[in-house]
Amino acid sequence: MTDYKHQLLERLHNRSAKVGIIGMGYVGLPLAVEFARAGYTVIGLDVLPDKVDKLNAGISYIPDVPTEDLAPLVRAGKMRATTSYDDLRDADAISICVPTPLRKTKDPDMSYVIAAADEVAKVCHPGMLVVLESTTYPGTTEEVIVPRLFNNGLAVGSEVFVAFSPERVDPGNPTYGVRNTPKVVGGVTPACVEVVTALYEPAVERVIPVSSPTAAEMVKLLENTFRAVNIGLVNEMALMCQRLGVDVWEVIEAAKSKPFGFMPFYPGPGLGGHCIPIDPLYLSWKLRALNYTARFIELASEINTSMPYHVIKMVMEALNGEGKALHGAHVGILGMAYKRDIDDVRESPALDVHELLEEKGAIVSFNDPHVLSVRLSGERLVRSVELSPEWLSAQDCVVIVTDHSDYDPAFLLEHARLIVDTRNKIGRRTGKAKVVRL
Ligand code: SAJ
Repeated sequence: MTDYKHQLLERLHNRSAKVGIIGMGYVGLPLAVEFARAGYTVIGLDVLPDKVDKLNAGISYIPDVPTEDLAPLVRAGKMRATTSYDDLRDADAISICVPTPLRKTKDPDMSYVIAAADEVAKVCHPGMLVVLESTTYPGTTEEVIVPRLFNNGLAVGSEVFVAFSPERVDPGNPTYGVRNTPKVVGGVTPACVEVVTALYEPAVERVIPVSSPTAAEMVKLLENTFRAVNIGLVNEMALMCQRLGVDVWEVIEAAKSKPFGFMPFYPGPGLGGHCIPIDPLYLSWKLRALNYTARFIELASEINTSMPYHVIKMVMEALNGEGKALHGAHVGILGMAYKRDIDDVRESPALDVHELLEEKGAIVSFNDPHVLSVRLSGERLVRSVELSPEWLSAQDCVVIVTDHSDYDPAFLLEHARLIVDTRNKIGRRTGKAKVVRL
């Protein structure tokens, strides 16, 4: 009986292991670089030939992975890319880092994970470790990955090893990257835990084993549900403070003075990004199938998705205070990205604000120094306008939706006439413009 576990451990320990990574995006590429730096030979698989060509030329397309970090690894033969699963046939370990978005029906879209798992099953061989990193509902590893490998006739835990390890990549984070962010791992069997731990240990400072893949899947969902629910809570606090005539920003700042038992979150125009609005809905979807309603998740989602509508109401009331109707008013949006100082507009509340304002008859334009254009529904392309005094003064109302660092409050106060500030960007500063704050 071949001892595949010890053979694999040996190849991982002496770095002769070959590691395949499926999905060379903001999760897979940084992981590939850390694995290659650790000494493994890495093959990154992506379905987009353009990405594969760039990577094989040593060129990075992910801001968090500088080309000068990638190129030497490619030149040294420690890393290459491919579009063909055949190139993974002799991999000792494969890490699946593909997207897990939502369908239009707000149900999980598992198509990328299933496609990858089906392909991995075709190239899987005795002695291989398969790790799923994509954020997903609890049970996915056992219900989607394991059966495909088992159907291949491979015994999990002795011939093939399977684990889940949640990605914790925070794009643009200057402090935390793959190496210094602890890595949670959950193996199907103790042998799986051993080998998945051995895979990551040379590439990350701390590996945190948990008792099962489902526990590891749940760790990630707790992390991001924690954020979504607390953001929903603070958004509701903002709605309550408005009714009470209390400044929610002042309340949060004062609450932050508590040195224990409190963590600040901030109200805003809604919840954007490809993680926080989506991951908790994977959990609530799974629990509905188990006849349980995840009330906090659903309530937080309801509040967070209502915030763009609240922003429209604020704009209407602010214009009304100036004797103007929203219909026919020129409204300028500052910031289209889902959070400050990035260029990502996925699930951005600014998209909702833009479309809702237009539905009410406003004449809408936007500025975002990081987002040169966006596609609204119906594939309509809208371009960012220059942040000029002329543009600002031509707006009946300016709405700060994303608090990019580039925005200078004094400049906005000087040239805008009316500002609705959903991010406390202006703060307590005063100037020519009238300011209404969330
Ligand atoms: N937001 C608020 N109020 C807050 C915090 C965030 O309205 O107090 C909004 C943001 O404007 C944005 C959305 O929520 O629209 C999500 O913001 P985020 O800070 O959670 O940023 P993300 O989506 O980039 O989340 C990522 C996550 N990382 C991973 O999933 C690996 C999350 O777990 C991180 O905690 C987060 O980055 C982070 O801390 O920056």
